Amino acid sequence: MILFTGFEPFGGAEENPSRLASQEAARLSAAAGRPAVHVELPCTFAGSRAALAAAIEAYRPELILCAGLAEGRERISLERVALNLMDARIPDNAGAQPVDEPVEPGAPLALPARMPVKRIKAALEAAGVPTELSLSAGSYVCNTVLYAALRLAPEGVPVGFVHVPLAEQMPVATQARALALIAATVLEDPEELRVPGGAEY
Ligand code: PCA
Repeated sequence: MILFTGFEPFGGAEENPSRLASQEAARLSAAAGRPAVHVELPCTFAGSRAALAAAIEAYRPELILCAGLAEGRERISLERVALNLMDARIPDNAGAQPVDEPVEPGAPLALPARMPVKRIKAALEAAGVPTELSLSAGSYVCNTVLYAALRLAPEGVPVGFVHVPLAEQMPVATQARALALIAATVLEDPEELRVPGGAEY
């Protein structure tokens, strides 16, 4: 079972494309013979982690693929790292605004995403989807969810986070296709490609 997650709207927006894309990706994956479920996470530091933990417990997924909106990014953005840091620019949907607090006290500062992001980038670009690797998921709820997912998921279960653009930048249908393709790529071959993918800054 693949677990796709997306977020509810936040910051006063009416919609969040990540929940629409995640829901549609689950449908596409199931239709292609890969059982999948979509869970919508609240955009709150505490609630998102609780919902994620409950979903992992309930579905025991073989792959966890979380998505969130990154306004200002124009491509499918594959997160490589989660930081043990919460530093919220705006309050979350429950009014919480942690400043410079760890996601999990005493845990490592950074954790690598458990997904072959370079292999995925190649697959998405071959399918015509603009894609980039990202070295920061920020310090808001999305980064917290990736960090928490990496701590919660049983060993051997791939975990990844994808930031999607606004629907005006990339249609939700394309985002959904990308998420389903990411899941298929990871399940087919979880090994990373040995190709350069870094940036100087
Ligand atoms: N994007 C925010 C949180 C929820 C979402 O969709 C983020 O990037 O942290």
